[in-house]
Amino acid sequence: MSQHDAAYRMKRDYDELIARPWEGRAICHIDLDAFFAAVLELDHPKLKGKPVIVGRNHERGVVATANYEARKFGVHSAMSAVRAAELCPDAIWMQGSFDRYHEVAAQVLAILESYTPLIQRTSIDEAYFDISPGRSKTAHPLAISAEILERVSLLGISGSIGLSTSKTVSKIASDILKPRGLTVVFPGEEAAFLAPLSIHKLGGIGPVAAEKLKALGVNTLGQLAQFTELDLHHIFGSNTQNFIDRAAGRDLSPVVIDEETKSISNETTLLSDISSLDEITKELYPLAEKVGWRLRKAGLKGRTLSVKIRFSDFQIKTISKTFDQATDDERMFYPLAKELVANAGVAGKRIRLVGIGISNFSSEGLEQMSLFDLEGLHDERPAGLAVEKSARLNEQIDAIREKFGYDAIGGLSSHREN
Ligand code: TTP
Ligand code: MG
Repeated sequence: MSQHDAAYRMKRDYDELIARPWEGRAICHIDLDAFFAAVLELDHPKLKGKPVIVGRNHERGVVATANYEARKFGVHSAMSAVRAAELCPDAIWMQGSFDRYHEVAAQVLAILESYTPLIQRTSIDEAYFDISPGRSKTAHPLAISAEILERVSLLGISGSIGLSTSKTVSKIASDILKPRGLTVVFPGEEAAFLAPLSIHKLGGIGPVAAEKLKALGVNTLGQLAQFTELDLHHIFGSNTQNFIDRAAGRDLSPVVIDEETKSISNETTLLSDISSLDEITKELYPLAEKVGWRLRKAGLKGRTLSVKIRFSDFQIKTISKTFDQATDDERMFYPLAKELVANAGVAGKRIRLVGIGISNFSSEGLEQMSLFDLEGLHDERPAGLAVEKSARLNEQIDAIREKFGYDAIGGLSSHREN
């Protein structure tokens, strides 16, 4: 296996490190490499070795990500499509499917779950997980980390891991040697590892705080760690001690099993901004329909509905509601989504992305539901629509989709707006 094909690369010698026992907590941060582009390369092998940009190459487009070939030209996430096309005119532009990204991310999650239940996903391709010796596995955390990267590479993509005693240090470490990087910071080495790094590496330091720190001559985390709370209170307020502690590698925050791990969602970026309630709910329906279909395929029912809205200034608003009974039926949860949006005060603002998700899966979700809680329902909800009747209709639609493909059917719902 050549260095290029290896599942991971390390700056330090594996054999030497694995001989050192690990004392105390072992927290990893994994971040998949050029994730959306990697999934596209996996599904379209002809892309391998060519510069690939994920996004729409049009005037309003933004780069979601670029593979490492395209990054050599300076292309990166969040850059305007116009600029990216200038830098890398030969790039292949693709969009891919969120469902497919979620599918591959779920395969990675399944690998992590075989080592520990203590997993905190923080984005589609990132998670913290706790593999402290004795907690769930006794193996050396470095051996587990290496094995995870091997198994991820067998999926046909790759990832990078930071391993240390804390979330703060591991998050920074996972980024150090991307792609396919495995960076280990042993217990006791945290402060020395962080000391030479730029303050920009520490999560939560925005451009304003960074400017103020630089004015004080603080450029590295080692310098930041030397300050007292009183010195920096005017910059970080009540969070000052937390920033100083984290800059010194002191972070005891635990891995918190997240809700996100257990959700099925779907979102879309709009070709042009929308702002009326009608437009928002019209965009939401096909997304809700797909979420319903995916829930039923997975045999899941959930009690919490979330609607995500991203405004043209990239601010995100998420609104959610938890109901008494779990559902997998968009005819039940879509009207609630409409109600959430109507009450969220978002209409009139420029919106560029909408999304919908169901989480909080119920173990009783697999049992047959009686009637959906129809009390207090908004007028627009399908009055008196029996859950069982709707479920039977779903079965028929799902069967057709299973046979002829998802797009074989569209807009069958009685309350899809036109
Ligand atoms: P990242 O982990 O930030 O980026 P990445 O995985 O593409 O590359 P890296 O090797 O540096 O980790 O984000 C994960 C995915 O999220 C990314 O593949 C595409 C998506 N994404 C966007 O759609 N828009 C964005 O602005 C960013 C940062 C990511
Ligand atoms: Mg990534």
